[in-house]
Amino acid sequence: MVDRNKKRVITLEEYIIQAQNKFPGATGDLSQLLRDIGLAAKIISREVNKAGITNILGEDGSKNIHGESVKKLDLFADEQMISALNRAEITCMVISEENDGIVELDNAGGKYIVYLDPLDGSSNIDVNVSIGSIFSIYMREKPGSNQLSADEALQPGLKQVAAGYVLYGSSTLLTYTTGMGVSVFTLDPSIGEFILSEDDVKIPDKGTIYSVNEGSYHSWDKGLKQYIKYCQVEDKETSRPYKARYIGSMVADVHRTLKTGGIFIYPNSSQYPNGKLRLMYECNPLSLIIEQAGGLAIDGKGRILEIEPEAIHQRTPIFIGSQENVLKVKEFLDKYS
Ligand code: AHM
Ligand code: MG
Repeated sequence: MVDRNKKRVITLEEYIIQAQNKFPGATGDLSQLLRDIGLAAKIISREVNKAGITNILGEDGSKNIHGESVKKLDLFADEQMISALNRAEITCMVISEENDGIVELDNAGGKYIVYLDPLDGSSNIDVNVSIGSIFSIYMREKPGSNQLSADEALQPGLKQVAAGYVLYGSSTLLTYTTGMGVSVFTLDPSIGEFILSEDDVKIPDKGTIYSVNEGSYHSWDKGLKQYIKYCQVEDKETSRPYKARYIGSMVADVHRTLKTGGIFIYPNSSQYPNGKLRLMYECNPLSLIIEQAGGLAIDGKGRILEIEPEAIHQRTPIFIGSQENVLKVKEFLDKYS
């Protein structure tokens, strides 16, 4: 007998089509774009899982545009994402961490601009620790024009039409938002499909985990040093001391923060005066996800999503997570600024 109470499995493809059907005038282009990213994510996930055996771990010898050594998997992920986006001819350009300038796709008149960090947390590749891909999608402001420039891609995070990440962890997850809540899909490798595992995810208002590279403590501003001390002080009423967790892959650290609450920080410091992480393809997309889940993301002063970008690869400090934790760190930053 069929158990009618059993939850029906919904694939990423079905979910995207159902969402599109709620908007009768929708062209389906954004849905196509998200499906293409889903396909690239499956291919990258397969390669990440077998990387040790096929010998594509390790550096390929070249340096990326920021002078950091490039791992072979980074290049593979970059190629897969870009070629998936090129297929449907609705994206005109891609800006990726692995490429200095804009990457013009075949359809220069396409209406979407996509930012990518194809494989984030690359220092974790060789040691079999979670890594991720991040994407951020904008509409062109001058659709149809075949003249492409980086200036057109400089839009604040609030204008993202969709954003998400893929986490290659103990299982592969794809999390995305189109500005109407956050949905999480888990890859079932036996059928090769992303399956809806959580819809309308909400981050707890407050959490008891802080996540920051404490090895850089000496180079932080006083406000942050004081906040971390606050996290470590014993106080039963506020469940302190908090736990420290730091993976060193932003996608994994932010995903944990989304699920358990708390805060992830990559601050400005004497070593990185503007922070280390990239505004357009690391901080904006993850900030949209966290805000859509009810959390907050700031650069120490204001909302990350409101920053008017000046350069496609610009960096920003970031304090992201549960409302209460982010407001608390801001109190400390303001007090000592
Ligand atoms: P990457 O894009 O070169 O991998 O660098 C970004 C990563 C983030 O995933 C992570 O949060 C951060 O760098 C870790 O940096 P650090 O080793 O300085 O703590
Ligand atoms: Mg990165």
